[in-house]
Amino acid sequence: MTASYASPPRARSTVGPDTSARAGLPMVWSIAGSDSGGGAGLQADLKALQAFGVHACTAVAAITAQNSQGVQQWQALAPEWLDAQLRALAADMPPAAIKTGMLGSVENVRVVCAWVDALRAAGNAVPLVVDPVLGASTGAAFADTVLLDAYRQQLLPRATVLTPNRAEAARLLGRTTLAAQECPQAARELLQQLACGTRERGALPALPQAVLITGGDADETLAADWLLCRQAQGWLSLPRQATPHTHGTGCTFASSLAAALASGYCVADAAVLAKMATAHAVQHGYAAGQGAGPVQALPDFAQHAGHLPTLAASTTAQPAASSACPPLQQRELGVYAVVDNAAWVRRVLAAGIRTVQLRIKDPVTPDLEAQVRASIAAAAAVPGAQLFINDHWQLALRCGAYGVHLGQEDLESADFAALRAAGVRVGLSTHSYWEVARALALRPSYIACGPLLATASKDMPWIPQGLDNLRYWARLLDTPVVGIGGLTLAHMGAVAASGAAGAAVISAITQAPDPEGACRALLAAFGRGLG
Ligand code: PXL
Repeated sequence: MTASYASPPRARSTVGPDTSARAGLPMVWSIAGSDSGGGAGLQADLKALQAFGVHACTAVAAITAQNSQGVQQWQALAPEWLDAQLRALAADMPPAAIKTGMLGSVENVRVVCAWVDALRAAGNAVPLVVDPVLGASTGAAFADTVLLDAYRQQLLPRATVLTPNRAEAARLLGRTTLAAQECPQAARELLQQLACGTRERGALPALPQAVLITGGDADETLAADWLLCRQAQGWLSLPRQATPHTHGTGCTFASSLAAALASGYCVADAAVLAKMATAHAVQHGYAAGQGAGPVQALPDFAQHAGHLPTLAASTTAQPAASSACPPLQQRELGVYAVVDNAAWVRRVLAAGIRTVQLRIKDPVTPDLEAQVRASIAAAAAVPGAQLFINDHWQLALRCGAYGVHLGQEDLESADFAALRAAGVRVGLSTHSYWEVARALALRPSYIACGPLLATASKDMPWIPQGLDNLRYWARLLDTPVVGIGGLTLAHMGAVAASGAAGAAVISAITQAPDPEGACRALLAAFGRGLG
């Protein structure tokens, strides 16, 4: 790609195909209908795939004669022709992901399924994103009940991710409408349809299966999509943009998701990236013709904080907007020492460190409360000190702590309202796009991004994010960002210069031969990095 391509950073889990070592760009097959008006279908797919910097192979399954005002005519391509296109691609351009849109006929559904099976049987565990296109937003129907059944019985069981809008989800479930509050249950039912067929055929698709019911067709103030996948479930939401130029939104979303999967992101991360790309495309929609103009997918979609959705697990119709956690007294956290007892808290404070986390992971710590109270007292005696108690939020609340630090596993159980009401600052750990989206929904006092580097302190399933990701998050987010994971003295300058508010260190202090000297050196290096 050109140098102007602003790549989304690889904050991803190890779940999903790692295509980074492959030669050339990952290839994504879009198998869909052509929109002569250039707004939806293959034309939208091509733009979205290019925005992600993957190579788009476009197999035509149907042709529409349409303009911005509607579809005049459409016809499925003869299945032999679809088969010929896929055969040509399979021989030379194997897919890292496949996305299907309008297929036009039962025969074409069969052709697609045969090729997906053939690829998988030959060892290419290709993820399949199915956008069950049943009609155009302008009203034309693209699928009768026979084709709907073929989608249900043949395509869905092979799908890795299904991306219906609410109307499509309703039809796939044999209903007329789907209200927002029905989406969580509907997604579970659709997921069963995916999984059930898979078991019958005995062939597992590439990734665990997932359903994402988009809310683009709903009439609400939020554009909220219900995500159900292995990593997460919840509403991915952004404020709805007021524009008539939304033609191609669904195609853009599904193609973006396929591109992100092909690039090695797990499904939850791919969903967040697809949401960002689609929001950006809607923002850049424009009038073409007299009717609804097209959205426009563009490569810098990942660079706008306003497009980063929140992910909230609430099963209510609209995710309730959370109040913000109290801001940090000092936004600049600097060198952030993570230690496991009160004696260490006192020691690092005496050596000049002003941000400390008490992290006691040992489940058998008889004097836990005493350690917490002693640490809080030690920090309270030092002007400017900010102490965060890891995990034990109820105890921290009871002891009047300044702050707590929580992991993703605590987000469901912690009482954020109580913490906010008591004025307790809350820092949250994140390791990927979807975890940042989930953290943002809770409006924390700071966000920790890690692991930056491979670290011995924690056994984690995450691929290290690196300093480039830290720079990315620090620039993108308004919330202060702390880098964590494997940092040593050598990294302090770069972390400070990245725009991050702090650099968390553990062994760089506690394993140092001269911990006080190490604290002073870390502080000096961080200070130099700030310039
Ligand atoms: O947005 C659904 C869609 C998909 N594919 C084609 C279309 C449309 C909507 O108009 O024309 C070809």
